[in-house]
Amino acid sequence: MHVHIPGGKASVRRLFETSGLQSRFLVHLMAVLSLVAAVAALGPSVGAATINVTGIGDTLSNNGVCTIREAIINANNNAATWSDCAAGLGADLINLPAGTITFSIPNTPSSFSAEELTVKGDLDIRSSLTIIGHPDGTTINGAALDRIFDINPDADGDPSTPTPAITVHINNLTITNGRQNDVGAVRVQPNATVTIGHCTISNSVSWANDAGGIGILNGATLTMTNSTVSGNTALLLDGGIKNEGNLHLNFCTITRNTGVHNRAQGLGCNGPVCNVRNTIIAGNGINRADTEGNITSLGYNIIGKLTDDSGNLITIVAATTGDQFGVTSAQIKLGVLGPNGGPTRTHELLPGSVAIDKGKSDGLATDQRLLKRPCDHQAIANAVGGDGADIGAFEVQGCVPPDDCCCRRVRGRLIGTCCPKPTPLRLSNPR
Ligand SMILES: [Ca+2]
Ligand SMILES: [Ca+2]
Ligand SMILES: [Ca+2]
Ligand SMILES: [Ca+2]
Repeated sequence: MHVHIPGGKASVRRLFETSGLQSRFLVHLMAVLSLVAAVAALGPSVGAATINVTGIGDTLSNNGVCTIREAIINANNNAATWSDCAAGLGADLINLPAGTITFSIPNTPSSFSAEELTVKGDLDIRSSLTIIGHPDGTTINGAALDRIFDINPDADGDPSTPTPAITVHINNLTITNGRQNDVGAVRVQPNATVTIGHCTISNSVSWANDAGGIGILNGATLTMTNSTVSGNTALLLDGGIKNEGNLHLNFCTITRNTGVHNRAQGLGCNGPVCNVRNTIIAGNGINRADTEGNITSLGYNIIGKLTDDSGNLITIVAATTGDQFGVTSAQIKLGVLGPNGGPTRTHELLPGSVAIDKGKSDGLATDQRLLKRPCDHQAIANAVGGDGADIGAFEVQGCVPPDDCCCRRVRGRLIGTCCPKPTPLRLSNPR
């Protein structure tokens, strides 16, 4: 993407070197441009459609408005089943409008996910697609009518026929207030490969079983980056995430989730792969187990409590570079889930948090809010081998010279908020 700014490089520099409102606007502009670029990179495949959802209602009606439910049905069917929405072949791109989409079509019976065609209750994703929330924020509120997304390539439900493999990307979304007997918000079923980025999954309930927020079944794969899983509840295990398949977490914050049973409140891993890096799993339940099962740490993680209420070790994890285990909520200092900038709510890292500057960005350029990562505070020691990235979904910004979390030069242009230049030391004239 090429953006032309009249006046050339000098003008750009002047613009970016101004402080206050203009700088904040430009940081926002850069965030939006990077989101647009990310969307372009995730664009539809050949023959696929870009389906623009034009309303926040939850309806199935040929009324001139394309709803998310109609868009997903068209994507699943590779056909314009609902004429208000575009349709294509293959991996379609669904763009959502700003605002809150609240479910209003319950399942029948209401307590079970009996309907698998996206006509009622949860949104059943049965083919490869990408869903992108609006830069100004899009929320999908399940209204406790069902879980939110059920990603299941087994279209005919017949175990004797082969299940195709599908790939699904979900970005820049708040997914909240789902409710189901098992897996409250997002279920990833076998042969589905899913990425979730810059999302918050919150306040969802598994009322009869496990996985209040996200459930990954054996044979399914989820890679989640720069995302928050908060305030979800399961009757039994794993209030935040239950993994029986392949899970990869990087720069996620999993907190404030609860389970009733004396097992993990945050993350339970009993699948073949559970790779965790740069991630906070802490503050789940009140002084209860944050994790259980077999976790592979790839470094720079913060995990609260590895043991159950009786002190039994229920998590098998070997500490590697930069790991901090047994960390208390008082040390992590997470703010409440709130509007801290960007399209989704996040848990701010409060001053003094042991997560600040203790991660490694691995080339990732933004946090969940699309703000700069890493933001290396010179006064705070980095982790061994780290680069000043913060652990979890949130990167503390700042602009106190000589921190490098201010503006930077990219291809000759300065982007970000520039600090005032530190005053050079004046050496007195030698005598
Ligand atoms: Ca419609
Ligand atoms: Ca459904
Ligand atoms: Ca940092
Ligand atoms: Ca530092």
